[in-house]
Amino acid sequence: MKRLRLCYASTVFVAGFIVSAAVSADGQSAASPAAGGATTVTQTNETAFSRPAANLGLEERMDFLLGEAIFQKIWVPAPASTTASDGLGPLHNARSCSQCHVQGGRGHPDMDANHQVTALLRLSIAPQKGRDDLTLKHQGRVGDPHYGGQLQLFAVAGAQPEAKIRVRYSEHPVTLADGTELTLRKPHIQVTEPAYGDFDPDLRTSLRLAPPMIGLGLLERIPESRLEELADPDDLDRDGISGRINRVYDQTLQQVRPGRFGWKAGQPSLAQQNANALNSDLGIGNPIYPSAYGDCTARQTACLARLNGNTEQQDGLEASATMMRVLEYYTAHIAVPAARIQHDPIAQRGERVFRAAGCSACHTPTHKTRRDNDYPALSEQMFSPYTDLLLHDMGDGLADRHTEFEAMGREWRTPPLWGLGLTKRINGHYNFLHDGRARSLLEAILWHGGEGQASRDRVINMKQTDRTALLRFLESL
Ligand code: HEC
Ligand code: HEC
Ligand SMILES: [Ca+2]
Ligand SMILES: [Ca+2]
Repeated sequence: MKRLRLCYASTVFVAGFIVSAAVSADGQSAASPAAGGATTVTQTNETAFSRPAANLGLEERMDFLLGEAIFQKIWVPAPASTTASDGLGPLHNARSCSQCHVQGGRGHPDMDANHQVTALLRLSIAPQKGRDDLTLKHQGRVGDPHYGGQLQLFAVAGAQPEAKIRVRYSEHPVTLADGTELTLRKPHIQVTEPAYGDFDPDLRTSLRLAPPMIGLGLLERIPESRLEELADPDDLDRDGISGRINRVYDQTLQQVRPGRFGWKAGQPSLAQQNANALNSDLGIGNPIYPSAYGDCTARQTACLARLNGNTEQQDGLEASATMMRVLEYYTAHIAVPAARIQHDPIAQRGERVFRAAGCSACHTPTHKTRRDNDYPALSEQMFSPYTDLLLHDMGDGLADRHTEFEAMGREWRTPPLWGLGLTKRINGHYNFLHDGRARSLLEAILWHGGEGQASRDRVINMKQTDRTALLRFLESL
């Protein structure tokens, strides 16, 4: 035990050096904390989004590896001789978590050569007062009566996949003040070959990329009081930026809590987010979402007639409480790679441009986690994710008609910006925003509307050297 402690202390000490000396907007030198506090790692290769937090001890690393094995586990249809891994589907989007969260990184909107997807399509319909009140309270939205809350593109033998998706793009030219021309693309989703009858005529869809997995345990431990402090729902300080906490239902505590995870902050905790992914994306029943049939609806009788993978060893479910705890430990402790700004004066200038353009009004640079005796590696860490975890009205351009708890169609959660510059190295592409429409960081910025419009306009009108510095700063994160 003593050895472990020593080891823990020395890694903290080493990580303490990974501090990026940045210069703040008022020209004074201010050191921002390391991206992930003492969890920060220095790797920049394709493993950079799947390392254990740097300050985990030896024994804790073993727990991390156990969780990683579940994240990478390839589930098989039931029945199978390996009862710990069976129960896939019947309807599903993938066979493992890591199939979408490739190397802990970001998905893209297109099917790859093997017809695998790293994104998913959420489904909802307009709720009806009275009829849907309880569903809205617990799930935050109402799924399609036939197809449920998510479209599954795959099914086990004997059941039909729900449908196919095609994404077409329309082009939208933009000219910057200095004459630079760019074309943005906007996705239009077509759902074809529906296998279980007609969709609701007012079906609402929301295409979502798998987000990167780094630093999630730190985000989970930003105190609720801090989020309250940052929120300004009525824009009382009149800076044009409001920001609201999504209030979502916690299935375990059976109470409403701030949403933190997902592109519309629809999930309150990693435990619930993971359980929801297991159930809807893979079709695995678990303590929080016990149905072995995942997102199958009562009208999908062929799906409900398949065998399930419930076993006694798994508490009568397809995935046991122990499995969920280990998975939660893993998703909480993935390290954040260090920002690479120290020796890059252009990136340092870019950080000033970032603040001057108002980006940090939503992409809040720094937070401190609450005290947590259960997860000491994540306790009281100063870290720099560049998010406020709040919902913002981002305008019509980015809007879908899909609501989640209090998040409206135009509202999105500010995503963290850490790790942004490593996207290509880890996932081989540069697709940003919730549906991957942006093919570069500049395109992502140019889509900002609504509360983000003023920032976007500053970027359109800035000198090219400033814009280059801004992009270099984002690349260094
Ligand atoms: C079909 C692709 C896919 C699979 C498979 C998948 N995910 Fe995800 N994951 C996503 C998408 C898309 C989101 C964003 C969801 C949203 O916006 O609500 C997400 C979000 C998350 C988040 C929240 C990240 C954040 O920044 O808010 C966590 C944690 C997560 N997934 C864990 C898992 C786990 C654990 C598994 C396996 C049980 C899994 N995922 C399987 C696509 C997938
Ligand atoms: C009003 C709040 C707000 C402001 C101001 C703002 N952003 Fe954002 N930003 C968001 C939200 C919300 C999203 C997610 C939108 C989506 O996915 O549809 C986002 C997405 C991004 C992304 C893509 C991230 C990803 O993971 O795909 C980048 C890059 C980005 N912003 C950079 C900037 C920069 C640079 C500025 C300043 C010029 C800025 N933002 C100003 C709220 C804001
Ligand atoms: Ca199942
Ligand atoms: Ca479905």
